[in-house]
Amino acid sequence: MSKRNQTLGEFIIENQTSFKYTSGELSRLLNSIRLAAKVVNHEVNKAGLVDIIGNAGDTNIQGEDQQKLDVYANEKFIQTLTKRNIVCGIASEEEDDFIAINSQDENNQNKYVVLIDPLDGSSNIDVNVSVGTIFSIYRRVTPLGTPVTLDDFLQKGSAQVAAGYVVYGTSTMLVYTTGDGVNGFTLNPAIGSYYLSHPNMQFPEDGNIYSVNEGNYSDFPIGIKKYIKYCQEDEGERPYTSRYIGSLVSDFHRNMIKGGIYMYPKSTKNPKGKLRLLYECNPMAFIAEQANGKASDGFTRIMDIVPTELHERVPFICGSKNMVEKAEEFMRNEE
Ligand code: AHM
Ligand code: MG
Repeated sequence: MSKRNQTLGEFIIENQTSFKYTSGELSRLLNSIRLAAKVVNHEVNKAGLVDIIGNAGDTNIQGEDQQKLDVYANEKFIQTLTKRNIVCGIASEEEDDFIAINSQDENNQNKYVVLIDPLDGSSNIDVNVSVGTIFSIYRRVTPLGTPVTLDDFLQKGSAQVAAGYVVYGTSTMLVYTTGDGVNGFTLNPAIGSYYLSHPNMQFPEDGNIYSVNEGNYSDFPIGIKKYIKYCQEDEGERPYTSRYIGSLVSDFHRNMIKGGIYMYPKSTKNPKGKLRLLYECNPMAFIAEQANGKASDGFTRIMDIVPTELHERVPFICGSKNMVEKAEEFMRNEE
């Protein structure tokens, strides 16, 4: 069978033996995410038709308005993973604290925890622009059969076992890595199956797209300001093209295919940056590195940062290797 006709289900089974830790548990976990993503996709696609969009009236821990689809996606992913008794703990960008699953049950031998941003970029839903789901999977560090603790979630990104995203775009795609390259699958909505459409995805080493919210320019660190000016200079391959959707998954996905850099630096308004280390930056960094790209906070490799809290934020620079290294050079020069 041609690899390109392979479904995600078949791909997971075929690659099961190459997973570093496998007992079939990680495969079941990825299958659950695949299933929940289909359910969420169905709802996201209906957003313009039914009165599901708009604020749910709640405010999440970061003080931001939650929209109904965020709540829906959050519930679906948590329900799917909890009911199937597949993980021992979940942390979500939409929840204040982590959720322990069957933690009092000594027979609970599930060894993985999942960290998830159920619907990233949700402010784009109202205007029919792509949103995404981001997930990150770790092996717990505390003993099996005991309640999970914060330590199980506050691991460095380099300890990730798998990470991925779903982009609900013109087509819906699931892209993930288990530390052995990055593969992308496109959903055929008529059949409800994902097919391997983008095997072995790679960031081009160089690119000509830069993605940053330039409205915050005057607030950016001087190194970032200078790098943006560098991107705009008329010299050689430059000026680069500016493309910013404001939906991390979509900006990242485009840059991985075409070659580019995404930046969410710190600013006066967001002194630590805006994006969350555990739910957004680490999984995207893992995918980037597995696809020959790079991710840093300007100085340090994202996956080397030791997290201290669940909802911690960091500056994020990610994309084609040579572009990220150039941005880092500008940052270092202005330290
Ligand atoms: P969210 O988790 O509240 O949706 O915020 C994350 C999103 C990213 O997808 C996107 O890249 C960024 O926030 C856009 O922020 P801004 O509108 O400040 O440029
Ligand atoms: Mg988010």
